[in-house]
Amino acid sequence: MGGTNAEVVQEAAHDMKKLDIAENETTQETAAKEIRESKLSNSNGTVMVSQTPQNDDEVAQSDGTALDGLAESAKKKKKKSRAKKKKEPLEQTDPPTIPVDELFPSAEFPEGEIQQYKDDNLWRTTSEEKRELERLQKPMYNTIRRAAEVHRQVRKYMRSILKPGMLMIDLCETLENMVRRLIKENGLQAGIAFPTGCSLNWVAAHWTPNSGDRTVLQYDDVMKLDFGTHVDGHIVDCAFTVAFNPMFNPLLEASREATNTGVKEAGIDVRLCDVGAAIQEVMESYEVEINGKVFQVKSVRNLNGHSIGPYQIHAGKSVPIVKGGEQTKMEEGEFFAIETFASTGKGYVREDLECSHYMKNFDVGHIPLRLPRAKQLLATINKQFSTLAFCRRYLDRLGETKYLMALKNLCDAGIVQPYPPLCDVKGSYVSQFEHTILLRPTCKEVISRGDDY
Ligand SMILES: [Co+2]
Repeated sequence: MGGTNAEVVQEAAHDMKKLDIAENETTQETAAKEIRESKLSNSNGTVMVSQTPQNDDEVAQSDGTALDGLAESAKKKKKKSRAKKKKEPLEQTDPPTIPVDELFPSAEFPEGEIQQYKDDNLWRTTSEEKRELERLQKPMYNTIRRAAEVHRQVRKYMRSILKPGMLMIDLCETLENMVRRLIKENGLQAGIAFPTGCSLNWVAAHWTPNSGDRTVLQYDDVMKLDFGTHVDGHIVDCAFTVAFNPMFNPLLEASREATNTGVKEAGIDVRLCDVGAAIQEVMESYEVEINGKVFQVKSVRNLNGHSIGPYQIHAGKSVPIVKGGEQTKMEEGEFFAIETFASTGKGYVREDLECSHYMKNFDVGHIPLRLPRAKQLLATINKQFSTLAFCRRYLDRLGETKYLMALKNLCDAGIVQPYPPLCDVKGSYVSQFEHTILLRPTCKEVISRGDDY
């Protein structure tokens, strides 16, 4: 556990010397600030033409007799332009700062990609009974679409700033702060659904830096950016992979296409094992050449997609990504995270490295605790995260200190579950793509679909 981790930290420290990260970051922040300021002055500039006294003076100089009339018309223009301004839909800034609910004054958020059911379920498309069922669910659909819109906007921005040399911790904090702002974080009503996964290379999932980690993103890294947003506990679980070196493109393509295949196969009354078989077939049709060696891409056989419930990231059903899975069927109204992992390694992960992810056990009731420190930490977890996953950094920012022993007590008592990083063999590479889908009564909605993936 510790050994591999120490190595990662050492490598990162080494790379820090080559790149002046601090300066790099500052430049980026300054650039962002400049963009904001220039936008601000642009909009001010437009308003100034019609309403500043300075401008009136200029006009008055050329025709003194018309001064009064001009002043009056300027007043009218002022009113007019204000009223007009209010009606114009807001545009997102760059970097994004405007909460998405302010960008959609109608409070109707964009629908995801609609896919029709096929074969035995074609009738659902036009069924009046099923359409009526959907009308009742519309407010809930709109709620999760708001979370999806935040996901799309945040990932679009992250893609634009991701560069080799960035500190992983800065990357995560930028992303998380942006989610908080765009979703208007509000206790358990809206916010981050789980820690920002940014697992690198042979680490497939569940890695995010703990405080003090100095890992730096490298040109030859394969990073899975897996983050979640939620509104009222309706979770959008969606991920993509970033690689700067184009040699990894076929590996990324394999998991992207495999995930799209899983999304396409999913449907009401579809057996989970059939989805897994279809995914594996597409996944393993890919090969990738890495530094002169050719690998047939493998589906990671012990990783799965999953059903999602309110405040419950894994609601009980697993969506396999290889053949031979369960015969259990998908059902009307269910949410699923369809995620696939492509690997050049064994296609099998095990727990390794320092743990960062934790989550309260969904079914655990009230367990009386005697240890005051553990009791206090549990109160924080209940209030801040409830049954949503969290990481050590989220406790740190809430002002919790020296909580590791208390956290261990909660894990030992079965109240909290640790989720350590999941790793394929060292030196291998894993890519991932993931979407959240909803099996609506009349059609399938790919809630998190964007123009990127
Ligand atoms: Co997931």
